[in-house]
Amino acid sequence: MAEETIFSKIIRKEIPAEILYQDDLVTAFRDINPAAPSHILIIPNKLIPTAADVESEDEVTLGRLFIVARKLAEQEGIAESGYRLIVNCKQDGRQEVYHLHMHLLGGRDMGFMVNRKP
Ligand code: DGP
Repeated sequence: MAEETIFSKIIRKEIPAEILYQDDLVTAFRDINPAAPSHILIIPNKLIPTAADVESEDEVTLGRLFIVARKLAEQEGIAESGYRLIVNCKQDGRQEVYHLHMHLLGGRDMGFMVNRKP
């Protein structure tokens, strides 16, 4: 069994977060340390630690992340100008919280996709 992170507590509303959306499969809330005017995390309610742990049974949940990202981008007013969706995976991907999450970032030009060097 994977170990719970702070995100499980956010899903269960045991600690505060600005939750923008929640349904039976996913929860979305504002990142505590925003890197852009709109910076939202969209996560499965089920604890999937990393992108390397996804299974076929998670297909609907993972699809829901994209649907919710699209709706929240519209809500944030960044659908037209565009945005970036990021999923960091493990050490080299600089994943900090081991509960799979999709970053939705926008509201400014997000720059080049990755640095050439760390
Ligand atoms: P990553 O590096 O992809 O694992 O990003 C983790 C993000 O989670 C990071 O941008 C900061 C955010 N974060 C960490 N702890 C909390 C928290 O307690 N509340 C909220 N809202 N965001 C958090």
